[in-house]
Amino acid sequence: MHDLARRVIEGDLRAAARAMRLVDDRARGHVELLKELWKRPARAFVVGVTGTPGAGKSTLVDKLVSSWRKDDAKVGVVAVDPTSPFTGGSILGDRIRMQRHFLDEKVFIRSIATRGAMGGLSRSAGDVVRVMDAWGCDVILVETVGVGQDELEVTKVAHTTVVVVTPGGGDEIQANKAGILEVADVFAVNKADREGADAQVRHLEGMIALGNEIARGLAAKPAGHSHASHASHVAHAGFLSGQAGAQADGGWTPPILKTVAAKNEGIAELRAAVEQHRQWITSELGLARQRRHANERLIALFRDILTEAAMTELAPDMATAAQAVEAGASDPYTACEGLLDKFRAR
Ligand SMILES: Nc1nc2c(ncn2[C@@H]2O[C@H](COP(=O)(O)OP(=O)(O)OP(=O)(O)O)[C@@H](O)[C@H]2O)c(=O)[nH]1
Ligand SMILES: [Mg+2]
Repeated sequence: MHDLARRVIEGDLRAAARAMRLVDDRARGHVELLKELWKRPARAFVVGVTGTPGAGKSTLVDKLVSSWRKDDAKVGVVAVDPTSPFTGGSILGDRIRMQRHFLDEKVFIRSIATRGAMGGLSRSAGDVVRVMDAWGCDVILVETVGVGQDELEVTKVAHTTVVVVTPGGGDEIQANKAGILEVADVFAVNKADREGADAQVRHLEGMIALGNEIARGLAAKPAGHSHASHASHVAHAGFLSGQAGAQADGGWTPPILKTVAAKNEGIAELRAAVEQHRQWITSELGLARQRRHANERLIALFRDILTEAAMTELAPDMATAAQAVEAGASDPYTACEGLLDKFRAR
């Protein structure tokens, strides 16, 4: 067995750090290492924390880490650092906000950088989660800024995803409503010490209720079949009657919690909601969703690997094709077909 894999599984902190660097850099041997680690069944509970920039995700994660540490759980934190214009220098910020955990031997905090290619981010996050799991983490928190599709993809690594919003942060939600509804298992309205928290809660309730109605409509029509699976986890509004969580029909309606992360308020309730969802994912519909996410991740990984292989192997041909199109000797479709033929011939 890979010596490094063995040491990671034994709980060696330095080995885990090395393994994470290896997988994050995609250095030579990292695939072999991951294969070894995949032989061991995953056992950690993975919680995604996503939401708008500056919503207080890191502060919440920090408080959740403390909460789990009180139960002596071994905790991992993966901070996906979007090198986006929204949050320059967030790694430093995360370090400051979570610094008290840096001295804790049972907490591992690792930042990973944004990858250029679509799907690369969730691959990296998934690989780091795998190392942390093998190292013996009971809980792994994955923080990511939910600004785009690629970031939302990352949540498929998680069993349970918390979407963090703030009072008055309606525009961002509006802009990505479908994406957010799809990934949210639990909503945290953070900075509830500010004005407008209740209005935000009502707004989310309305959004969820509407989503459920659409889901019901689609479920009633066989033609809506392809959407029904996506809609299943938000099926049936419980909010109009003030209910959230697991539903009688097996679906899940995301509860909305108000938190003040900076003052450690509402954290126990948030964690309780997250743990409730953890129960739900062992249900029939919950397991079905897990399987769907696993399939989607496999496809995304294959797409990533295929693109990587094609781009590497066809680099010279790619340049020639581009020149041909530029000179008017070929069109983009013919050029791409030519490239594909070359790739197939290998
Ligand atoms: N008023 C108030 N401020 C908060 C609360 N939670 C966090 N903050 C502050 O909000 C700012 C951003 O917090 P972060 O935890 O870094 O937010 P983030 O979502 O991780 O930010 P990015 O990772 O950069 O997107 C910090 O100044 C926090 O102190 C809260 O409940 N109330
Ligand atoms: Mg942060």
